[in-house]
Amino acid sequence: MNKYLDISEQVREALAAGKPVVALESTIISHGMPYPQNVETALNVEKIIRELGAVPATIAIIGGRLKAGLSPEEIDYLGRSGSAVAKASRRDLPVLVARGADGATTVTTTMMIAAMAGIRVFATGGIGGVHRGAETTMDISADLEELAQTPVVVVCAGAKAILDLGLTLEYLETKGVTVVGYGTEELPAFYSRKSGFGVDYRMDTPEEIAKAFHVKQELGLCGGMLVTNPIPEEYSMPEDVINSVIDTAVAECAAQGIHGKETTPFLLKRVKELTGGESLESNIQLVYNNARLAAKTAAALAALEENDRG
Ligand code: PSU
Ligand code: MN
Repeated sequence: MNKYLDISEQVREALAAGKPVVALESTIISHGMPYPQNVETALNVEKIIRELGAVPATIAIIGGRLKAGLSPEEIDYLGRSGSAVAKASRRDLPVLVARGADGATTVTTTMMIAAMAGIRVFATGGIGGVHRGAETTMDISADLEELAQTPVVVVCAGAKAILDLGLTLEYLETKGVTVVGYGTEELPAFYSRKSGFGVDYRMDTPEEIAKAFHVKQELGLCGGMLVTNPIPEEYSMPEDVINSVIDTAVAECAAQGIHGKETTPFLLKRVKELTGGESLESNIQLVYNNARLAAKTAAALAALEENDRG
């Protein structure tokens, strides 16, 4: 095992027993939601996963250690620290470990650490992608490259329209990443169930998702799979309302010259401020919804692997 990796006892036991485990990211805690709702949400997500018979593994870098499975105290620490903790992408990981520093893991680094630990299913809110205007800024999230190379199923609510959704899908196609719509043919756009863009495949059960990923691994293909799960109807927001807020946030971002790793946190924060509490409640509910689907998918995958062992 990787000498820099610490797997919590619960997660280690579950993996050894072939039980389902679901990875969770920590940038969503530190940079994605305000305190104390971030900590509350992170703890509730773990509870939801446990209630479905799986074991949650929240992932972060703490004191230079790659952690798969955090204590409630560690989750609280990340939530209170907020953006004082470094947002850790692939390029940051070796430096944070070398310095013995802390880092909140994005989709990219959560996938990396999950794969090192042997965890194959991961639930989050939204992924990073190709930003609007990327044809001049070249701002493309490392999340897309990670999906191309690291064997983890990522369950999300699609991508926020802070991104160019069409270009994000093109990039994923180029990289050979299958985009699945859970119960839908249309890519969900985080706060809303619709985007106007199609997914590659509609799948209607966790078993179908698990089977496709299992076969991908048996074929010896590298990379993950992206499962997009629409926000439950009752929490979804009207598309025109959220889109006009996003347009405002994107324009402010350009006007203020925000770039690089600050872009996504800036946009997420402005969208939240401009919509008031409503978008936060939607955000929380879609994460719970993704945690449920990820727990069921992890269980279905564990059953297939159990079958293989005979
Ligand atoms: N999109 C969201 N919510 C999030 C993120 C993206 O709707 O919390 C976070 C995730 O951790 C994602 C990261 O991996 O932002 C992407 O950042 P960047 O665009 O800098 O790659
Ligand atoms: Mn970026």
